[in-house]
Amino acid sequence: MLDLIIKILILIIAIIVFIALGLPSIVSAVLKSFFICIFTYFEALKFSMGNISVNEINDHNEPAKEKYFFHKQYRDLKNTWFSVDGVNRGKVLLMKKKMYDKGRVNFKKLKAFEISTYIFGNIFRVIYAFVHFLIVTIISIPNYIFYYIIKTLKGIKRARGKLSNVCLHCYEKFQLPHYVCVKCGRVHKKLIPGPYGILRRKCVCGEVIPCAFYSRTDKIKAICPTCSKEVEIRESTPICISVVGPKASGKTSFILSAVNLLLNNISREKNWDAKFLKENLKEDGKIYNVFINSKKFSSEKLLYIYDILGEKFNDKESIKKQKYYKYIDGLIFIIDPSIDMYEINDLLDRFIIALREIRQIKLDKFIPIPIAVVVNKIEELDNNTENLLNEMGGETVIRKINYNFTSYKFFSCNSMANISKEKRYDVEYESEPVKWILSEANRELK
Ligand SMILES: Nc1nc2c(ncn2[C@@H]2O[C@H](COP(=O)(O)OP(=O)(O)O)[C@@H](O)[C@H]2O)c(=O)[nH]1
Ligand SMILES: [Mg+2]
Ligand SMILES: [Zn+2]
Ligand SMILES: [Zn+2]
Repeated sequence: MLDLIIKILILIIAIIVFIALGLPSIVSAVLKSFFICIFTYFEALKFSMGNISVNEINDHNEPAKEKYFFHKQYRDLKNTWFSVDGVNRGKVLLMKKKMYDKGRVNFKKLKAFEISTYIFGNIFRVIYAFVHFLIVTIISIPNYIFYYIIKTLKGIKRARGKLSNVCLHCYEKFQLPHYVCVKCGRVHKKLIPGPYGILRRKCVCGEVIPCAFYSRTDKIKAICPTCSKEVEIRESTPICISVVGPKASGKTSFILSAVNLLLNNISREKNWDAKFLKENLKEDGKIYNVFINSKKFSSEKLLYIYDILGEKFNDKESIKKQKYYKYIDGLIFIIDPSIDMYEINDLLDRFIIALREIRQIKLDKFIPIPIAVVVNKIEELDNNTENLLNEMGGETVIRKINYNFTSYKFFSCNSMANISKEKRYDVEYESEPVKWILSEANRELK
């Protein structure tokens, strides 16, 4: 910096000396360059503003109109800064060309013009760029303040509630869906506050669409970022529970009475507001959705109960295809005492190996997913399920659970009772495992 100032000073002195020597052509060259340099910044500015660099297209490739006072104003400032130099050099070349065209080349005048254009050009460049910077910054400040307020408020809410979405088609979990403009079909991959607008943006087709999370609209539809199938987006925390067990062990019966108890007895006891949303039919099973809300919650919970066909646990590859195991919050392992213990052990082994592979958990580490082990089809309930299981020859099952999972609990159950004709809701066999797994899956569901 100091170096540059000294250089400039020396040049200025040199010019003064030249002028003092009274060389009229040099004086005129200096004056000319001065007046030219007053305007070159604006020429460069005009050039930059009309220009889109390749970089720009790659960084911001949403099909929407970019707002000027977000990023673009500073890109223009930067481009103008670098273009001024080129414009000034062009002026020198122009003068040279004119001299050659006329056949009268004055080297002294040309040199003086070149030097003073360099000096004045840079002086004006610094002054103008500074003013330019101030102007765009002052105009942009309210925008940025608004942007950060919105972003922070939404960010806190989303982070606290762990809000996200689960695709029921491909089982992928995602934060932000892609949105399709209904009018033109273009895909907006980041429909969030940013360079295209803070609360809304304008699609290249001209349709104004609100940013995600702000207001619902029928101008866009949400699609899964992975499989591009249409998805429903909710401002809730997904809680995913998978029910595991061989065919006919009572998984579906368990889930049906569990959901019943959750909607009635459990939500009454816990002061929750539980609503059945829907049952999603899949080719390999069903996914039950239940909303759970409470004034005490930071966000609404959306329960996903995966009831996958028992056959899907017959081999490791089928288990690994159930991609929700990547993020599952809780497991319910159903044991049917009428099934050979050997078979149950086998299934458990396969399941544990598959889980470890999906989640990449080393053998010396516990699997950090809570698991409720439910011994089903018990007519006379016993308080000590581990004893019961031991008597049935299930000690290796207990040991495996104990060796592999951080958090587990044993329950016994009779899932026929609640869905049989008598509808004995007074016997809440499923209540304990359901309450336990929910409390383990999410702190707020204690
Ligand atoms: N005795 C008895 N039978 C049950 C119980 N739970 C389920 N079942 C029966 O076991 C069979 C298989 O149940 P289901 O829920 O379809 O098992 P899934 O294949 O694991 O979903 C059905 O015939 C049920 O009626 C139970 O607690 N006790
Ligand atoms: Mg079933
Ligand atoms: Zn998907
Ligand atoms: Zn559009």
